[in-house]
Amino acid sequence: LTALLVEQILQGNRRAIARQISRLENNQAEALSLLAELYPHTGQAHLIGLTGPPGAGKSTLVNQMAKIFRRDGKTVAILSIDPTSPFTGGALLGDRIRLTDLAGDPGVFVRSMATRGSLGGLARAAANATKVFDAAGYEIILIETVGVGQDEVEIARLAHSVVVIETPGFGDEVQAIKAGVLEIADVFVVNKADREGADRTVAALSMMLELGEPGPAKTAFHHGRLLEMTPPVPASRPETKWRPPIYRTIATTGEGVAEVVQAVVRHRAQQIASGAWQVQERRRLGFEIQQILQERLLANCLAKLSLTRLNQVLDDVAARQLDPYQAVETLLAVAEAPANGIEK
Ligand SMILES: Nc1nc2c(ncn2[C@@H]2O[C@H](COP(=O)(O)OP(=O)(O)OP(=O)(O)O)[C@@H](O)[C@H]2O)c(=O)[nH]1
Ligand SMILES: [Mg+2]
Repeated sequence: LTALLVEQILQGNRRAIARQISRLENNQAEALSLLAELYPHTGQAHLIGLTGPPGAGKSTLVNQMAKIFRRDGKTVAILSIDPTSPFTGGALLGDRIRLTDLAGDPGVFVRSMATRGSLGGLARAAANATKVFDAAGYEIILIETVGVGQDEVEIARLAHSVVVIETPGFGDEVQAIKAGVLEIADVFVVNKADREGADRTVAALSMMLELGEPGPAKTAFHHGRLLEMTPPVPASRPETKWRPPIYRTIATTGEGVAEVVQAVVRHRAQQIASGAWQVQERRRLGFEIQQILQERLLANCLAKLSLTRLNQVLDDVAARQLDPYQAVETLLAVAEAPANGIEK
């Protein structure tokens, strides 16, 4: 049965793809083992993240970009992440896109994902979905996230190329843009350029880029360097520095969108040519391994501790008799003690 499903996904069977993604969202064990079968077939797709404030025009832009990629003969998967909205549940984007020119195009797959229903964490579910698309042969994977929280920054890190979308009016609160967002942007878009103040936003962004010249490489790790196994970059191919360009778009009419698509394609080509691609790929994967490892270690550890024990320690911490670090030491000592089963 598994072999059949794998075969169907590799052949691009839409039902099989949809089913596998749902199972992964629910963190089903068989789904994870199926992922292992798919994994050797991944690594071909270009993952493009799009992030920006609510209502910035992300979905409209994604739609337009998808059309351009389709015109170039590329197959496109769109993953829309809606972590918050209880109203749309992420379904609105799908509807909106299905209603437009992409409807019925077998070369386009639209999928939305909301926080609810993804037990293993949204970032993990999104990462796994992109692998299914990749294995199924989608060449371009567009990932839309609302750029507000840490979760979204993490999802953006999934992508090879990240487009950060702003709108006019933001220029006056330049300081408000999060350093993390600046750091992950490969391309900036000032959408709604038909509105008053686009010039000021572009100017503010470019000034910020000059001031904040980010470090040479994107840092995928905030904690630890456990898996920072960067391969040496050949001296003949120094890691060419990519300068994030800034574009104006009117997503509703499609104006300026072709330039954004070209920039993203150029970004990939340059990264590959300079060797930065492989470096980043290893970082991405290292980050993923580290996250899974953290989850597993935590789960293993908790499995060895009784609720009673956890509560005792918590009581001690609350009573200021232990500090949280000492509490962890205590718990680890119990969890790591020679296995004599789960304590009662
Ligand atoms: N005037 C103008 N309106 C636009 C433009 N792009 C998008 N819009 C409109 O802005 C509204 C929000 O667009 P969406 O594409 O849904 O924005 P979004 O960023 O995906 O929104 P969320 O996913 O809800 O955060 C819609 O009514 C669009 O028609 C633009 O370039 N100019
Ligand atoms: Mg949207």
